Amino acid sequence: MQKFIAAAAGLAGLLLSGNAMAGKDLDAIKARGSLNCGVGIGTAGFMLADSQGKWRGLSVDVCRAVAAALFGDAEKVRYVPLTSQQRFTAVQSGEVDMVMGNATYTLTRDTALGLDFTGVFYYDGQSFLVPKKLGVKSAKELNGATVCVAPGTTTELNLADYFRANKMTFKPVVIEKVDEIRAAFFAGRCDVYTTDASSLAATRAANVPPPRTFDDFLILPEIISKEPLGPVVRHGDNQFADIVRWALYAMLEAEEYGIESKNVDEMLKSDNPAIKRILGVTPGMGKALGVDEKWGYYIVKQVGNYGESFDRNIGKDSALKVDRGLNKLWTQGGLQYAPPIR
Ligand SMILES: N[C@@H](CCC(=O)N[C@@H](CS)C(=O)NCC(=O)O)C(=O)O
Repeated sequence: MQKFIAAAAGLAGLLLSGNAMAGKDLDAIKARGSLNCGVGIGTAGFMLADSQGKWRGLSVDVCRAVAAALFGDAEKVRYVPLTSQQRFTAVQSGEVDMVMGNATYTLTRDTALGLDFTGVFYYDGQSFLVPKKLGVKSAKELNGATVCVAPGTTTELNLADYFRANKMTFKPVVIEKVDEIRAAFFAGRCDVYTTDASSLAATRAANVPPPRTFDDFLILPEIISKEPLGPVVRHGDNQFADIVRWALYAMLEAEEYGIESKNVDEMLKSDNPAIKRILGVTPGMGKALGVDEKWGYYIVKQVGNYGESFDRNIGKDSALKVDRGLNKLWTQGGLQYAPPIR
């Protein structure tokens, strides 16, 4: 990991020296006419290609919101599936413009890797998935367990910290591709699968091979880390980073002000000055960002507000039924808080 960071930092240094001009990435994206968005290989509710090859999910919706802001068209995205090990190099090298790979915002990634996180689209934490027949009810009972884990992740680091802190040992089974980790876990090659709790919920809801079902597995109650998941861009183009940052904030502000894909046309007639600014009825925000004044309108119309995307993909209207929890808006007692669009 140390070596990986050092190598990546070197690469980032090279890139930054030639690539620090604000607006360079944005110009290239605009000229290309589509956004290259890195995503995971396939996790239900977050990033999954359907049988027609159409990508869907909460993470995918952030890529779509950025494309809606940039091009007035949420479909103008090319999705690049990446493993946890590949995702940051792909941004550094320019293979993708941004990554929605459920990447945890950390100091070293934000600095030494030459990346920038533009916010937190999902407040997550690490947990453990076990078969009920293992008979374990708490992570504290996992001494000596074999643990499936992905490389190049915060997961790997937290796992070591947690077992050491609790004076327990474990045997890691490190597998890069998420579908192969799941297969190994379900085949019994490890006792436990550890990653972000959201991803464990997706695995349990969507990937259990029959005849076993959802009810044969358990997510242990301990959340052993903070995993604030954010969009990642290359360090050096602040203007593009601003668009990614505010595309997510527009989804959040729209929810706060009750603007939805279904009522957005009605909302254009609203007298509320905040709504008028978000939707571009009062101009200025688009100009400031360097995009069309209707950027916020396009996001809500084509992608929906944050709550709509959450409910549809991972929340109450989905198979995952993930609780909003920390991801409720601040007005509802949660952590999701967008700075004002003004
Ligand atoms: N949040 C952690 C772990 C994120 C991660 O890469 N998880 C992978 C492997 S479990 C994943 O869920 N990828 C989704 C996918 O490939 O579909 C991090 O940033 O290191």
